Amino acid sequence: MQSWNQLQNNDRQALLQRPAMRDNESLSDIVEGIIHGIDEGGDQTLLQMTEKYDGVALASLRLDDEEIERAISVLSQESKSALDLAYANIKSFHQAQWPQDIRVQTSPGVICELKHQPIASVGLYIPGGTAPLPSTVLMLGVTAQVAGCPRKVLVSPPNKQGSLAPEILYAAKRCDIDEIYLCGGAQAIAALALGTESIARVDKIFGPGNSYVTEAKQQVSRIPGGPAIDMPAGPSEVLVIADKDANPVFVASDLLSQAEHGADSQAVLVSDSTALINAVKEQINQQLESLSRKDIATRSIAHSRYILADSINQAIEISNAYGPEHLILQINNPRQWMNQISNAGSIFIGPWSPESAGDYASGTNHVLPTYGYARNTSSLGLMDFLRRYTVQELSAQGLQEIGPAIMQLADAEGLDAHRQAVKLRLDALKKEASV
Ligand code: HSO
Ligand code: ZN
Repeated sequence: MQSWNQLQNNDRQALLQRPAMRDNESLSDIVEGIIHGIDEGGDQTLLQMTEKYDGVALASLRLDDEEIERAISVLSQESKSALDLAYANIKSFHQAQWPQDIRVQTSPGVICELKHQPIASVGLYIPGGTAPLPSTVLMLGVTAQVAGCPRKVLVSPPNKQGSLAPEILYAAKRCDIDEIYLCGGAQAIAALALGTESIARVDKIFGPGNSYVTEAKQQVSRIPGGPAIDMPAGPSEVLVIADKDANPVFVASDLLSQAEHGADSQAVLVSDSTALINAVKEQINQQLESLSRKDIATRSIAHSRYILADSINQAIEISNAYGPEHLILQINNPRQWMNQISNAGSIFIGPWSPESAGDYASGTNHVLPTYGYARNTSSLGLMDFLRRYTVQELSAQGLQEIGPAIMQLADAEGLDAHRQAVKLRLDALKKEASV
């Protein structure tokens, strides 16, 4: 436990530092090589890499409908119902996010409009690894579906049987995902960005992944004319603010649900009560014992932070400085503190709102800014699957109204052709009026 008031400024900063991401130079070289490989070799290279990294030789990258139906048929009714409930809640929360189109007359005869349109083709990356994540399929897939994106492509590394978890396929089906390809890692991101013989390129790539995937997303987004990406993603993290009345059992369970994601996940507890911090630590040790992912969670908990603040006010300042992906408030009258909070990806209020609720089924999106990006990046939502564009229409009167100002501004910038485009029209109008 560290007492905030007893720390110097640089120690405070160090305490809130995320574990460094991997050695970036070698990572970026490796990923550059992979992207180049896919650019040159297309499907064949993609299949070779899948054999090398995922250990399965595929006949085809695309999962066909028959295989999808066969895999889904083994899924229990309980699993389907749980996915259905999550689907419905995520859908209703995201449907409510449709932005208003705008039509404004800014000057007499000058009409400006703001409109929204779904992005034409989106690529959804679903990580494989130690835990397949059907919940992430819903978070991305439902949102793309609600936005009305005409083409939705899912890529995910195949399991040893050359398929995907039935839960993933069921979720994909519910979201009307049109194409599913069995590939993962940086090579899958390269395929989505550049296109191969069997995968047509997409306009935007979404989804979490390991450091290779994240680096690949960043690199392809810099290709001229390349795809956009959702957000930079780092290891998952949670910060809990708890007071003396918080239930240490609940607090510990939330810290551990973050910790079990990966050894690099971060769990931070900030409290104004030493007794609460000690009780939570004890609970963590107890609950750890029975977790199936005890090893991963233990490694993550080893770099968890326990910070003693002198007040809830200070606890919130600490959270604002950290900018957590998830912020959990286990304090009295939590709503009363809400307008002091900034820089949190998603906020969970009160004892009955575990992070798991938002991870799976309450309806909010679990794709959230990590690594302190909550300062300037929003949690994933419907807007991320839409493009915003503008329309304008000026009547003759409208151009007469604002034309002189435009000409003046064009003069100031020394851009004669711009001035001319207005002048010629205004002259034409004058001539028309005089006949
Ligand atoms: N907590 C993760 C999301 C997740 N949790 C998926 C369970 N499954 C990142 O927000
Ligand atoms: Zn989670």
